[in-house]
Amino acid sequence: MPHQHVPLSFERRPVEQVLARADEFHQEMSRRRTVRDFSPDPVPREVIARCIAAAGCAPSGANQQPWRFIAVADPSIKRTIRAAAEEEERAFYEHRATDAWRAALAPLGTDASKPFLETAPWLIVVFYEAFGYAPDGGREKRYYAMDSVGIATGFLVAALHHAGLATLTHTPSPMAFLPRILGRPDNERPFVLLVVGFPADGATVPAITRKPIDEIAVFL
Ligand code: IYR
Repeated sequence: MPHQHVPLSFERRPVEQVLARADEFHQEMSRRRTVRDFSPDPVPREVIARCIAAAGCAPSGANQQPWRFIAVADPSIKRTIRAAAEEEERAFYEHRATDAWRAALAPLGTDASKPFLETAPWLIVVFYEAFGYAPDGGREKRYYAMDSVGIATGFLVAALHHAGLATLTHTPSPMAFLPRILGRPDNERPFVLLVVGFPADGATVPAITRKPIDEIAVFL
């Protein structure tokens, strides 16, 4: 198949503006916090759809776009997810977690109780395609599927924050109950569950800090 290229649509900005925009974006992202205390206030489906569309603009291996975003507002599905997640989390906190893991989580104050899975108006379960199905039913390889979906999830978290919503990245482990409850096909694997909504009035977050730039970046 020949390559078909089209002109790039790109706005070249003066470098001072590039710096100002980089600074503004950092300021905005620095205000993003993982929230565990959600308001039940509804969020329109259109908002979620636009943020998912932004996530779908992420780069992906061979442009295979191996992501699926299952957005759940249905209270009975949320209830089922909560019950299954809390069962796994009880096993995690009571048996599976190592002492070191427990100690690492202690400052966050998390436990097996996950009321936000029902309270928040939306759960977005992100899946990656471990392989694809060709039109003839044969299996198609996927390249860098998890990596690509990780990047798309970053876009999604940023888009939701930018829109004015709070998120929680939740990874109940193991997550096998998610494809089962959501009826996903056998080529999809759960990647992360995002809890999305407005924070509850008076919500608090752990007093954590971000590593400074010289600790996370090396310029050569
Ligand atoms: N999945 C558990 C435990 C947990 C693990 C990590 I790593 C966190 O950053 C936070 C929690 C839970 O959701 O409670």
